[in-house]
Amino acid sequence: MTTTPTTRHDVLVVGAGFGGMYAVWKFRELGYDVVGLEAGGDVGGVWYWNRYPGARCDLQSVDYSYGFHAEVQQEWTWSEQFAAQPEILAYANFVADRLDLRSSFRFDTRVCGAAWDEDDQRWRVTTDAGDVLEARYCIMATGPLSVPKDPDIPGLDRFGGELLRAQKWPHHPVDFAGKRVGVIGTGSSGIQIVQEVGRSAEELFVFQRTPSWTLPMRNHTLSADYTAEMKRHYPALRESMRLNPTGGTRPVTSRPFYSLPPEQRRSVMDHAWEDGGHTFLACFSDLLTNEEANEEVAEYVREKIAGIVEDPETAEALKPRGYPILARRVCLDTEYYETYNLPGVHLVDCLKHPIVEVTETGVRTEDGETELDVLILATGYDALTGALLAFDVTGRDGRRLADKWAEGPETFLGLMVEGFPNMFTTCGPNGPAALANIITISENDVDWIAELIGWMGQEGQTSVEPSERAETRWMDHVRELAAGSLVRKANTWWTGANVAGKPRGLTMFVGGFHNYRAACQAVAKEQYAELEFS
Ligand code: N01
Repeated sequence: MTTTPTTRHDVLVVGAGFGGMYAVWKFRELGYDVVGLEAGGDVGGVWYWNRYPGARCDLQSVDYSYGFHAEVQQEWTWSEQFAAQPEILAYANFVADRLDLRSSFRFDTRVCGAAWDEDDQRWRVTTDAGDVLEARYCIMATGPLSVPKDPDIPGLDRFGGELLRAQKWPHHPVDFAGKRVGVIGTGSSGIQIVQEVGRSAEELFVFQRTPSWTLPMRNHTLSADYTAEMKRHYPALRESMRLNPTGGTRPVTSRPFYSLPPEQRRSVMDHAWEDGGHTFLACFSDLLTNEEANEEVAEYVREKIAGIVEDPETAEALKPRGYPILARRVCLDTEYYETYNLPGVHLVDCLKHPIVEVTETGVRTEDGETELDVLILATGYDALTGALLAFDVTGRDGRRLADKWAEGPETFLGLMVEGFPNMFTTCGPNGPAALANIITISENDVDWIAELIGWMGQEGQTSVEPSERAETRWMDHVRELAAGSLVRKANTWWTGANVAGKPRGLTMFVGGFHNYRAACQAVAKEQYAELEFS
């Protein structure tokens, strides 16, 4: 490792996903000296790493794209309603080329530590490439889903076949033809892998512990006429996204489930099922607050599973039970359930027969061993806080972020942390990340941070952090909303339940993106009265 001389900047951005790319562009445009650091070899964040077969975004491509640059959005054309990973990565590359973002990033560079120097009023950041960088402001655009989590199954390192991870997929093509393949995990990643690999492998064994809810995506290509229309209306579409609880163009409804008689409720769901999961998610307004309504919709989906999957035992095992629909990320799939009707695809019910170990030749459950050539892990992430706690972050008076968050993350607006001056997070814990469109959130967050820093410049302030009172107020609000939501009732990465030893609790703002944005704007409008400056 060679050591390069310490460099000094105005703004340091960690991460070259969509949040970090925008932050670099924004601060550069505003005339700051900005540098970005990225562990991966190029831009794209999760879309750089997640190259597994079938990887696709379940937000519409018109939503899952930047709105900050009128020309960029006119120049790029999406081919499908829901874009696949290669197209999303191509889009990230297009933006990086078009706006010359790479010249401001150092790639293949992982941050090892970040410490606030009170005397100098700057962050000092070290990297595994031997860099030391100092910056007045540090923006952690590290992403809520960037630290893969292996399952706690003994013997993983013993497996003699090919071991692949969804979240760190190899850059070369993987051929499954003639192979016996196993997949552990049936969240969004596992479901996408199963529906793809089930059609190319000789045999596929799906090791499912908790069944997820998944709805038909009904993806389609976008016509030239529609694309032209969309481009004509981009400004209005973007504005409507900012006012939408999902931060996208997904329809929302204020209609509670029991406001309609049973046959009409059924007809609404039938229509939405045919239209695609995107519409289905917007059928009723109270599915996360009314447990009885939630169960009726859940039962409707279970009936659909039974109608598609031919083997009754497999169908039964695929039906999620014991937690509300929408309390775990609902996936949008393409013939996922139909995959189980293929002769070579087998569901291994790990609730009945838990995995005991990975052996040299396969996976052993309490029911016996399945021999495999390839084992794919789709076992999720140490989400929301994982990336920020993966290196040492030391704030004012030597306070460590890991200590501050020992009982769970506390933030102000998911953007700042008391005791950690001039450090910002985009899509951070206690913001709406995961429950709303991450690109809309990122644009909101970066704009808010830039406005605050600009204001500080005018006011002659060099450091800022939220007061304890401000942070407590926000956290109380986040917790109060969470207490009224059924989302807390499932064991998921949303509630920290997927990582052993992680503090449990819903650390997301469930009040909708539009309300989150309004809360951010109110703080700016009040001239940051809740923040402390020096
Ligand atoms: O991860 P997950 P993911 N033995 O945590 C199982 C986004 N995303 O990568 O629930 C057996 O959801 C675990 O089982 P259980 C999206 O926000 C979006 O799939 O712990 N199984 C679960 O089934 C999503 O929510 C898109 O019982 C074990 C699975 O692994 C987020 O990323 C696509 C196990 C992990 O599921 C994460 O999704 C992909 C064990 N020991 C991802 N340990 C789209 O936009 C874990 N599991 C479409």
